[in-house]
Amino acid sequence: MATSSATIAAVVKAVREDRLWQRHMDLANIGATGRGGVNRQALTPEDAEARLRVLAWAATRGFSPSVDAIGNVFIRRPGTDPTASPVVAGSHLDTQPTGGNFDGVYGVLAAFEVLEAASDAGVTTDRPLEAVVWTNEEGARFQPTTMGSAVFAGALPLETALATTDTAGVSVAQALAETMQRLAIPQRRAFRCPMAVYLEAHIEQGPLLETTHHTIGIVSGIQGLRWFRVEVTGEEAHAGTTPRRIRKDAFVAAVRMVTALQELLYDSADTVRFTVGRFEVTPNSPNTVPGRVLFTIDLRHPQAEVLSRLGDQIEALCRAQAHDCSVVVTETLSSPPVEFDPAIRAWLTQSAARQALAHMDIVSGATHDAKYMADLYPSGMLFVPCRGGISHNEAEYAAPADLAAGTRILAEVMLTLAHH
Ligand code: HGY
Ligand code: MN
Ligand code: MN
Repeated sequence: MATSSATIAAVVKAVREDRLWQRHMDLANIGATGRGGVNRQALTPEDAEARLRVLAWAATRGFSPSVDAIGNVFIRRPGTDPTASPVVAGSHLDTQPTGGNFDGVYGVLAAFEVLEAASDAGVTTDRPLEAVVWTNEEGARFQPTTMGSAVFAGALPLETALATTDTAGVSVAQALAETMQRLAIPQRRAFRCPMAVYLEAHIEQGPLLETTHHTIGIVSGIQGLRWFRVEVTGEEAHAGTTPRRIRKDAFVAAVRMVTALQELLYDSADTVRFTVGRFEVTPNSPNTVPGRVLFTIDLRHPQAEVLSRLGDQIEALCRAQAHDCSVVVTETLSSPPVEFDPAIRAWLTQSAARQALAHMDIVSGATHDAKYMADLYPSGMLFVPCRGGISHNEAEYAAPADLAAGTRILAEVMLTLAHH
């Protein structure tokens, strides 16, 4: 039975800006860096603490939690038909090492706020409503990014994810076991559980909405990205006694590679996104010629053809610059551009218009867990502005009114689709 417009309006009205903001501030304290941001990397005690905080709020509402084998947490508000596929919304709680308080957190708390508003409005829905917390979206501690949703979708084998280690040699399996022990909630037996629709609210992480004075971004899709690990091996030697002509200096070779990559990937239209975010020199001592360098490549573009044409040149280019060193180039993620379901985009657009919110279509420069859901279910995303477009930065900020506005759109679309 279709959800009546009065029911939907009641839930939209029950969304509370103050409660939503306070929840953000509560979670901002977990892993706070003391400089305004947060360091709550995947499967750390802080990540578990944030999950436990949301689960405690869920318990006061009688919502039922469950977790899958890679640690994705699902919080369900029952519907009248327990066999019906749920309407799901969510994002992630893990952050970058110097992250902000809204990236990912907003999507989890907006989804949770919709479940709470439905309860406050005393509304029953045919379908269950679910809020999901994906494991390790950021890929900062354990690569690749969007690990939990990739395993859920079958794009990354669970065993591969579990074997991944961080720079301290701790595996996902070890860190996950500690997290699961603390969560102590029922475990789901399968991945790719049925969903009627998947929605994700997120800050834009770019300047477009703010500079063009739009409150809502209707996300048309996510640009493609490719990640590479480049390991350069030379020979450690004494900085004072070893002449240049016999050195195998891994640092000098790596710098040649990055310089050549910058020339290859330079784009006067400024559409290509090329980042070397990690650059580790070993043994990292002032008077030893570096024997090893590890650096990462994050390459993005909205067109699949450009991404493959440029990305496919990376390995040969690094080899050509290795000279007397050796190099191993490993592609750790290949994620083509994705488009969201036009019907879901239409629902989001109609809701923004009905709620008289300035809105525009926008392509996501950042990747999100919704990318993997788009391959499996009718999926969509909405953005709200963040100040100066700043993200992956402790100064990240979003206005309470914008967070609430996006949540009201999420509420309207979730409740509209929560019927048979
Ligand atoms: O890298 C990304 O785009 C996401 O923020 N993890
Ligand atoms: Mn995010
Ligand atoms: Mn992020």
